[in-house]
Amino acid sequence: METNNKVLNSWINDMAKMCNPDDIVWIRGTEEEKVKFEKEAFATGELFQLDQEKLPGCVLHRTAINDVARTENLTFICTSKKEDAGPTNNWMSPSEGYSKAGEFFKNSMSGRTMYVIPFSMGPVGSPFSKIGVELTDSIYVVLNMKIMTRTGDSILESLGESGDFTKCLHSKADLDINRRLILHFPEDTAIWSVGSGYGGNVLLGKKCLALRIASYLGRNEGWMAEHMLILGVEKPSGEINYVAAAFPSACGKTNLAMLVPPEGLKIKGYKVWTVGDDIAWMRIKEDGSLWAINPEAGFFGVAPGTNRKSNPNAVDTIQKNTIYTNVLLKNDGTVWWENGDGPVPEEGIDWTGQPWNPNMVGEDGKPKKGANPNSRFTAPAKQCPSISPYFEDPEGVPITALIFGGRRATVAPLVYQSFDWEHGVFVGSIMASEITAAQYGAQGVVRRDPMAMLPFCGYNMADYFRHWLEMGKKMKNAPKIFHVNWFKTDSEGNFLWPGYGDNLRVLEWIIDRSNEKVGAIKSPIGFLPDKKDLDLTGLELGSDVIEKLLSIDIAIWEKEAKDIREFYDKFGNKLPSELENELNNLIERLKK
Ligand code: OXD
Ligand code: MN
Repeated sequence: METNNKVLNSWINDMAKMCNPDDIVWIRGTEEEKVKFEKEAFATGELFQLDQEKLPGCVLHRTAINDVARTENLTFICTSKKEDAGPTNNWMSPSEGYSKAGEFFKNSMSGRTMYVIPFSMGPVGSPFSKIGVELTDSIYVVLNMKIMTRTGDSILESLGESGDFTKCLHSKADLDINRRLILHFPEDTAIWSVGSGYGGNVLLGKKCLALRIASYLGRNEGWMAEHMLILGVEKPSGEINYVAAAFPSACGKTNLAMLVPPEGLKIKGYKVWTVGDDIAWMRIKEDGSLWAINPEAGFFGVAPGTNRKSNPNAVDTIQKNTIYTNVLLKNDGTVWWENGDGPVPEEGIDWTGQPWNPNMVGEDGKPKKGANPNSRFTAPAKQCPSISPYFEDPEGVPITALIFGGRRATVAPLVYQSFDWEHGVFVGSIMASEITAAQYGAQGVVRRDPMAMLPFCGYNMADYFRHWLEMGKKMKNAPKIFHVNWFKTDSEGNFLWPGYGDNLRVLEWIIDRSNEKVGAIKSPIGFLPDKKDLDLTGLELGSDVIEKLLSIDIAIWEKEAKDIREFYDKFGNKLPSELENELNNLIERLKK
């Protein structure tokens, strides 16, 4: 074995006894092993090599057809007491979890190799960072982990003889959805994932460790693990303000994190720096302010909709050394997806491996998609043109503002600021996204997704709210808290706000407010911008549109308050009284 860490060695032995692999291979973190694994995967068809002139170092992978997204219904928090998982998580007792999943793991690696991946979430040696070791029988997982995390010998060195680590066990097993489980054992700092090959279920450093397990550790150790992007806005003077922002999955976090300033604001000379696009770990420093790192080393982004206009930095990032999953393969050995760049190909091989052309109609009677709607790219963060020079800084970056956002057609204005930290926690706790008729489900159906953590909080969400409130009390210079909504529509359902790069206009107001450089208008829900304080240079937006974007409808908010009450009722008497008071205060302010 390659380590003298006794706990690690005996755990690997135990897991190998259960999974029964033919062979055990340690991941050293080298370029040579990457080339070797790729070769093996090309031979078995697990990966396809793409055109190496046009897309150097890029490969394509297809998952099983029933394995294309996170399976929330098969994801469990396994704590001794059900109450510790709370009303928003699926729960199983640890003994039931180990025994059920143990059945699926039994001999699951026979005829296969077990890879041992030591990895660090966060720069190696940073006070923020956490070490994990993932055991897996998938080369695809190995190659993704080499991009998404820091892997290899240096991690074992830093772990030493007695260091702590999260025990992450994964097997594809037979990829049977009826024998699939994604289990978290926060009391044992362990994760067991079996029966899947989809990133969000199997790259165990990401959602499982960096959010579910880390949120639990953060509560116990006094820090925060959040589903947030981190970006910095630099002024020509060199001053950089960093914000962290939480949005539900597939609401444009990657696009916002890599924002390019719009034409009209170019004269101001802003530079936008990307620190992270999905996860933020945040700690209070000695000076009483909040600092954040991105624990990941790569981006696992949604491909459809990514194009030169929506996200030019992402397009540049994924031109080399990228793993594409479930996209369309073009005849020229490059890739394509819906709402990507270039003309729609006349033919290709779709994400299921079948011949495809744009005239094909799917079983639902709609045009058949070439790429799966949740097809992905995995790319090294360092390749991003806007990656922050502080991306690897072990101390992280100081956070000026926290932003919550949802997809609301009518309720939430373009932006508002909370009155104070407690009210800000309330604003985060009532975050929600609406399903529109254009997407799926009934129009106006609201999914409450507090702090965008509904699928990712590793413990009782009422305790999580309490933890947020306590963190606020510990900070001298707490970031200001805001809410944004890029998705407000007119009565015909057209978006009122252009979004993308123009979102910088809203960030500008948020940063100025945080630094007390601009006034605001007090409303029942929070502070709203005076429209003269939003710099709309170069944007052709009627003043009636701006008014609509910044207006709030009291009747709609009264209905919203009822809906929040119903949501809060789930938590019974565990709901912090501060949040109950915030809701009552909102109702009172709406009456005035
Ligand atoms: C998500 C993701 O599902 O980042 O939130 O993949
Ligand atoms: Mn995410």
